[in-house]
Amino acid sequence: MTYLQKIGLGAWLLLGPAFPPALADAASATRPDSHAPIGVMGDHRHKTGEWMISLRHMDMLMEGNLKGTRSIDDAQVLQLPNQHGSPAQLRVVPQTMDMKMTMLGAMYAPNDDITFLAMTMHHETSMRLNTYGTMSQALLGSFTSQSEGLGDTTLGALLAGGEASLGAFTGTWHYGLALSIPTGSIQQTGRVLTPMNMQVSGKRLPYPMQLGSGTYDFKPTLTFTHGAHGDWRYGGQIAGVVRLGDNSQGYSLGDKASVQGWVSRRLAAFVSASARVEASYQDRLRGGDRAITLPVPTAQTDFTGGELANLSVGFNFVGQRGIWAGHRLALEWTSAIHQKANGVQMQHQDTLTLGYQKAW
Ligand SMILES: [Cu+2]
Repeated sequence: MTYLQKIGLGAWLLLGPAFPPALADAASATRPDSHAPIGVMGDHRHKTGEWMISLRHMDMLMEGNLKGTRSIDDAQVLQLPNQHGSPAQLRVVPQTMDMKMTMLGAMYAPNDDITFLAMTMHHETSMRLNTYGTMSQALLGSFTSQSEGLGDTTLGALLAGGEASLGAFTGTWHYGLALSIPTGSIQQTGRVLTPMNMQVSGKRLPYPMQLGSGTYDFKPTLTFTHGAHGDWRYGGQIAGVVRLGDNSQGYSLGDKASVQGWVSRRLAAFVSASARVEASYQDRLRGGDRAITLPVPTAQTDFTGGELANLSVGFNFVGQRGIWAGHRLALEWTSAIHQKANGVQMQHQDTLTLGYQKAW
């Protein structure tokens, strides 16, 4: 286990018994703020016999490159050594990346203490890159690589933790135990413009363009939800992603830990507004895929992982009567406020998340 895995497991084991199981009171289903902002996963549980379906769409944009926390231009990227040896220096520089994820989820609670969840996703990713010549700094041209298809699938359960109060913060805890199953392809290929000024097709695309992790991933969460206090509500979550072994191509993406908190305010019976802050840390990728050899930062195994912090604002809507009763719509806009990349990586910009949920 890496130190990150040990810390995560330790925190989970230590915090768990501190809050004895009790029948948690699931908040009223018709309050818009009884669900966290739409970007939070596994934030709420359901009552005995309840089902829920959800559909989320995320559109994430990245633009430009960072070395550590500093923006760098193409000319600076071209001076960096290429891990794959030939050519000696990086020759292809990502410009923009657009990741669209559509997530279909279901929840079911056989009793008040456990809610099962399942989620699968579809990815549509495109990246525009510039290719420079081997002998000079001359720009040969731009190309766009794309990948699309089924992503990974998550199965898990949310378990009642109990009631807890920290001063004025009275609410309930629950734990999440989930397993991500590698249903997403990690062998996506595309056409690239090489530094020899040749269009080559069938080339294995760099790590961020692949559709899944390729590994079974353990995803524990610990979530605190503040009981409704007038029109205000707070919540927080600690989450981890632990890769269980290496994938079929000989690598595993870095383990990840994140912490986030949100506050929401009900503006009317059917709508609440929220603000959310999230900070995460991800380890470097371990191992490597021998078929991913392009002289581009996204194909360098050391140029993975780092720190990321986001600030989000959002709205939750829930229909109160008639045909709209119980139908939820939500949107959230997320902006990167801090990023510290290992090596050179694309710079996170904004993400828009839209969601629909219905329980019965
Ligand atoms: Cu639900």
